[in-house]
Amino acid sequence: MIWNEEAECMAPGEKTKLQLEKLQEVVERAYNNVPYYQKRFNEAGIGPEDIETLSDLEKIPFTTKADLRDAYPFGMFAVPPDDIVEVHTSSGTTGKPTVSGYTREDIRIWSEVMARALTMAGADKKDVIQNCYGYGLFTGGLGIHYGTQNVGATVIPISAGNTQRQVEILKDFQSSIITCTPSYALYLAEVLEKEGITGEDLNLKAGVFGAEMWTEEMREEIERRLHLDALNIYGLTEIIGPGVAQECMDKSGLHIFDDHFYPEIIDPQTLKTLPEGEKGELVLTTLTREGMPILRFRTRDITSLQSGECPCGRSLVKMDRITGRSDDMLKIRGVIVFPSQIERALLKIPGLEPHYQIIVTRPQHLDELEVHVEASPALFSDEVKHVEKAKEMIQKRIHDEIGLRVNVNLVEPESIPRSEGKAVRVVDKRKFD
Ligand code: DLL
Repeated sequence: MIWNEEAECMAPGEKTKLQLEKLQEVVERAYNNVPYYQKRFNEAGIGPEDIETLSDLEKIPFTTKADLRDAYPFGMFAVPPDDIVEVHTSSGTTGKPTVSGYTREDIRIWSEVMARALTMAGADKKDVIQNCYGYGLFTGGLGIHYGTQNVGATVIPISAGNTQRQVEILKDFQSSIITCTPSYALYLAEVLEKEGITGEDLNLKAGVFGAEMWTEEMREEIERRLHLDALNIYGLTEIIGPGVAQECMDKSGLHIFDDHFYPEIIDPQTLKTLPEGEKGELVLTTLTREGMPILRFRTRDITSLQSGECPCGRSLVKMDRITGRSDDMLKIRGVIVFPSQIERALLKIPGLEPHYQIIVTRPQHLDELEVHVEASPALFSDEVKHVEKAKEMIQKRIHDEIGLRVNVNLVEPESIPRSEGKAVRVVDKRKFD
């Protein structure tokens, strides 16, 4: 089953024509309606008329997360406020998040690409989709929701968390498709096994897993333990949310909905565009967004592209699963965390040395953060006499900053390894490539 055969199986020549047309329109819209783009174009000495071919895209300066933060909250919107019908923000918990604004047409496009994605996972009207992505400002919950409505399946808008209830509903409602992060899927499998519930007691046929990095090994484990096809979904708030790309049953890469999102791969050091097949940073341009058109967004996600027809019949270009980042952003239980946020919390506490290390592990299939930090005697005051008290205080400060609980380990001054180059702040023991 293919949701939109015309768009998903388009001949390459036709696709290029369509992409160029849409690109010229979106560049024009961005230039005329977003002061940020007008300024960047003027600085680069280009105008919308300079985009004559798809490769002219390379003339356009990149947009970064920092640019979007500077425009907080609504500075990147290209339409009057009255035309914005919904907003979302990136999943970080503090600092200025990046905001994404949608017109009615943007929401229609989102439900279109999400319907295509769910159809790749075999969804149709008969399916019962248990949607365990968080509902709210995070794009996961509502993005999947719009897709299920479009397909006509039954959505269970259960949102994230409350594992006991998830298990009950999985069993009682006989959910046929589950959508959540891959690490949560493994955690659920574990809880099910503990309760003696097997795949035969459930009705699951597919899972649509994303929002964080995962591996082929994790796919095999999830498929074995939950008895379903585990498929990868990719997306990001700045571009639209989930539904930028999705794996079909061939499981050989994620089809990018390239009639709406135009991909490039660049070398993150030289910023030069790389040829097809080479690994680098994914850069995305929204071809059809109205509310917030984004040109050449540096996703920082590392992948490669491959074109050509897929056994599923779709001609949409494919990207490899994400294997890393070109910056130090972490996703911990689906939440975006930058080490600098933890550093900021630590540096506000007198008596802590600016030497720390963040250790990320995944003991029971759920991410854990441990922060090792050097403490001098000055940390211990009248109120904070004991190590436990000091740890609690630091934990609370970090929690206030990033919204997640972490384990704090106080270590002697000079005990964290010094490095001659860039300090190694993060030791990620989860393996993704
Ligand atoms: O995570 C949107 C989403 C929701 C995608 C539900 C899939 C399912 P953000 O919170 O803005 O949006 O985070 C975007 O998450 O740049 C990647 O680093 C990472 N990411 C998303 N999907 C995948 C994936 C949502 N399938 C950031 N594999 C992106 C690896 C992923 N990383």
